[in-house]
Amino acid sequence: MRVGFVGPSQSGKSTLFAAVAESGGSHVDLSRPDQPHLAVVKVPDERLAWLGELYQPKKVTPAELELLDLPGFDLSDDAGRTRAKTHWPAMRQCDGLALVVRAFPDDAVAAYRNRIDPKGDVEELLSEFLFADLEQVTTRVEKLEVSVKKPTPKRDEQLRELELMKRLLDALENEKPICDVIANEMEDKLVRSFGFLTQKPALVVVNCSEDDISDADAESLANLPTLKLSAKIEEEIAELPPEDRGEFLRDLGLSVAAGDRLVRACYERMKLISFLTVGEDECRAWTIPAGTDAVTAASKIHSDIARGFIRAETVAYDHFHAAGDMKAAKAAGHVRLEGKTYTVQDGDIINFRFNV
Ligand SMILES: Nc1nc2c(ncn2[C@@H]2O[C@H](COP(=O)(O)OP(=O)(O)OP(=O)(O)O)[C@@H](O)[C@H]2O)c(=O)[nH]1
Ligand SMILES: [Mg+2]
Repeated sequence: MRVGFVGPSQSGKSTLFAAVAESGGSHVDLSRPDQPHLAVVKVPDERLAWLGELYQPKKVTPAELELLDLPGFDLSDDAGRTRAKTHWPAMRQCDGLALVVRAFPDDAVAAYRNRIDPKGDVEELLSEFLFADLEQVTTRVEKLEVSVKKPTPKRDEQLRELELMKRLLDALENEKPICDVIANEMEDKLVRSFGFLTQKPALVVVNCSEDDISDADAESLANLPTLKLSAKIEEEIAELPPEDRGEFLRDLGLSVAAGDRLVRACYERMKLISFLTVGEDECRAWTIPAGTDAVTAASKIHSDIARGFIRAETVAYDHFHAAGDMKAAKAAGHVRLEGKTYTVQDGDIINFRFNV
């Protein structure tokens, strides 16, 4: 799953991107600021850390997320908007978007549109996304209107799509995002390949000044989940050895690094959850979309496990943690045997029984 960092130019996207990637130990090369940068980051998970302590396995494998840092957009003139458009295809391939806007004052960094206006920047981005989708939907409607006139075997399907596209067109013309219109799985399937920008789960990151940070929830911008952080501080954290980070955060009055909060928030915004597997060899978090059934979850590990699925031996992490270990959790009656259609919950510790 991939999250795109997007925003007006010079808002701190690359600084934040590099800090998040490097605090997890990956190195990133930012020598080409006009190019997108990609990194894989670990999704912080206290539950997995605790299980690792308990089992002392050879390997602890966290869930991962891809971050794509895109060059900043300058939407203030035609040349800039044309340049921004070249990045729409990369954004359409993202599963979620983090809109990074600037709130930090710094005379040494030119401010986009000569103003510091996080709310205005978010609104401008969202309306540009609306335009991008409108253009795509308009083209598609025009094309479908021609093709449905021909009596081909695909005509019924095309008529269904046309009806949906017209509804999307109507919504976009009224400044409503596509995520508000798509009502069910079937409609989602019809439009998924377009990667509409206003359909993507999005959140806002307000890059504020160093003395404005806190753990508290930020005021929401444009009705989107909003995080306030300082990319500069995250950069400093990433440069510290991991064992010194806790004290640094405490001195700032924070409980966790904002980068960790951000990765977690992206994960949750995309409606992703983790189930966990434990053992002497490996403790691991596996990413699945919320609502996934047990047999599909099993196929994440191996297709054989799904094919030969017998039962999912399942215990909720909180019960396991309270009991202390697997034996105690079993004795307390918290370990259940679930079938193929069981909806896996976030934090379920699962041992798949299978036979091939
Ligand atoms: N004071 C301050 N400066 C920052 C902060 N974040 C980034 N900067 C500075 O702002 C400038 C732009 O930062 P980048 O991270 O390159 O911003 P960007 O959004 O990736 O820029 P583009 O990709 O060109 O749009 C750099 O000089 C950074 O050092 C911050 O939180 N505080
Ligand atoms: Mg950049």
